[in-house]
Amino acid sequence: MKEAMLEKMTKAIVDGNRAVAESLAREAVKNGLDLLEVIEKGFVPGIQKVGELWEKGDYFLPELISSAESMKAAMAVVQPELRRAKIDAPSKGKAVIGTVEGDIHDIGKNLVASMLQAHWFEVNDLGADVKLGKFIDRAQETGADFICLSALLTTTMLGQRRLIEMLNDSGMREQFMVLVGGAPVTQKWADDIGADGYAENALAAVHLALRLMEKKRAKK
Ligand code: B12
Repeated sequence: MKEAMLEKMTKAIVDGNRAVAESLAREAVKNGLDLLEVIEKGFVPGIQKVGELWEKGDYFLPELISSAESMKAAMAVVQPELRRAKIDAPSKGKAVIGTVEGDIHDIGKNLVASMLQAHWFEVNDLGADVKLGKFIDRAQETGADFICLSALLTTTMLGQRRLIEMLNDSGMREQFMVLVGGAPVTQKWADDIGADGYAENALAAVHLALRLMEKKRAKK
């Protein structure tokens, strides 16, 4: 029953069927399903499949947009529920997150933000196409532990490197841990630009952040 529902979720995203995606998300919430699983095993495989179809040339921009909108609609139902459940829990750490300037992809970034929130991090989500200076300003204002930078384009990945340079130049590099991610980003890229961490998906991002917070606390 659950497996069948997860498959339907994947299919709704591949088909770009927003109404079905939304109603499956509502059903999952109503039936008290594990929402992390719903995201990771139901909806995310759908948008991944869409990426493959686009790469093969089977899908064009209109299909891509319908699928992305269906994904966002489903996430808009599920994500507030994830947050609601954790509101009173003690914070594990503070993060500022966004997609770097010039880049409007925000599905993956939203997932990372939600997963961090679902695991008791305080998250300040700046949205997509965010000016690099804004990440630093907000991190300072909120006393963030992490600056999390998402980039889905090979061109905007350069913004991740630039932000680290800006922190270095202003003597603030030690204040924040910089995490990078997004489809074209790799561990090698993260190492090359001197980031504190890279994760290939939202759950891995949570484990990484937890590990780094432990290290930070141990240092104090
Ligand atoms: C959906 C999509 C869109 C949607 C975005 C909708 C939205 N609101 O986000 C729309 C249709 C708008 C779009 C537009 C464009 N797109 Co597009 N898009 C995609 C697609 C198919 C899926 C992206 C996605 O949502 N993946 C699903 C999520 C869950 O995965 P994710 O983003 O990778 O995130 C996960 C991890 O990377 C990680 N993660 C993400 N961020 C972070 C951050 C941190 C700190 C950490 C630790 C981890 C982490 O965790 C996430 C969750 O598991 C990809 C294909 C692909 N292979 O990625 C192309 C893709 C990214 N797009 C591409 C292109 C070229 C474009 C356009 C330029 C197209 C055009 N000609 O107009 C525009 C970009 C405009 C702009 N300035 O940004 C190219 C990029 C090529 C490149 N190498 O630069 C891709 C790779 C497709 C391709 N093969 O050509 N796109």
